[in-house]
Amino acid sequence: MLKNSNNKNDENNLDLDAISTLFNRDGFVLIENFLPTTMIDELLIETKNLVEQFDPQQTLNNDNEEVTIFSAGQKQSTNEYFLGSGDKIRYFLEQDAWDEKNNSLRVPKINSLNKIGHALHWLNPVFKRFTFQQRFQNIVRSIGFEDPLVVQSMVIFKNPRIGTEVPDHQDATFLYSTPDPRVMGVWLPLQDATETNGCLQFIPGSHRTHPLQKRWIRHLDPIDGRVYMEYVHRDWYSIPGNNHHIDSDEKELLNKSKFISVPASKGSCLLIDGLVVHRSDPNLSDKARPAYTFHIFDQGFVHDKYDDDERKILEHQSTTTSKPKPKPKRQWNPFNWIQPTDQYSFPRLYRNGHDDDNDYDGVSSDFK
Ligand SMILES: O=C(O)CCC(=O)C(=O)O
Repeated sequence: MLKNSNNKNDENNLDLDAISTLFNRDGFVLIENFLPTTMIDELLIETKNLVEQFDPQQTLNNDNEEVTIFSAGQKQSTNEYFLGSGDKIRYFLEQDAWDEKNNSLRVPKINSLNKIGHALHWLNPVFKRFTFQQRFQNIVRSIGFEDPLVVQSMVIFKNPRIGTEVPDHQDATFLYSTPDPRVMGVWLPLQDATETNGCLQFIPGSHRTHPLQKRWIRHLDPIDGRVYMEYVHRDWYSIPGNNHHIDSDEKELLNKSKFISVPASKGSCLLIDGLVVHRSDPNLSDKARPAYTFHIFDQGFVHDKYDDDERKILEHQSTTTSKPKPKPKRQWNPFNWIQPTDQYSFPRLYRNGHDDDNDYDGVSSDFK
């Protein structure tokens, strides 16, 4: 864990080298006092506005099926409401919030949601302004992301007594880039996240020791033309030099009691490697644990050791006329559930006023 010096929320005080070192060592890093709590309050107010606009009845009626309930299981895997939410702001209920018999909410609306997603960072001006501020660019750059794109964003509610567990997972199961999963989550508690209300838990270093053996893959049904998702178990990726298959018993052993809780106070920021194993408990307390999170992938060049060596040799031989061959760029995997569309491409995190987003010029430096 890193404490921003003097509790000043001053981005200039950040020890970017230490952030990068801890992130590479553990697969996550908590930066305390990263943002002024007043900035988080703006997100809380906007979240409340969004919840007020939510009409569960209307959403259900429009789609004529039980579409809004969030579950990592079957229901979600074929439904358009979820799979079509990549370029929208949509609401997902907690499993126990909806009373099917009476076709109504079982709990007050304010406590009923599991999450809102997945394009808050683009479609909501408050979240957009927040996401593209300079301080996120600085820390992501310090970790070595060359050209990150924001692929999704969510408010995760973890509401009191109803907020469900998030089982252990690696984000790369859901968000994969090719040829390697260079994906990061940025996670910000909107209230203090503690061991009692379901803070995140990690297996430190598991991004190096746990190969990626499960991906959530998009298929098109040739018969009815519908998109559906399924988990496919394979040796998808392991970091070079650590390519042994882990069978499920071994995995169980690796996971058991290896998790550490990472309480995070309002104003702090957690960076999460796409391969690190993490989870969170259900919220059995009477305190909410809302969080805003967005995920990025680095479409920068794919480097390997050979490239680096070759570059160094060519630089050294300054008389040579040959140039290093162009490196391939990393691609968003077409089998991921979330995809850009004809109308919407994933926005770049490092925007500079010269790229395609004229409506948003200058925001990254203004918003501090
Ligand atoms: O907010 C939570 O409880 C879980 C978040 C998480 O696992 C993620 O964003 O990958």
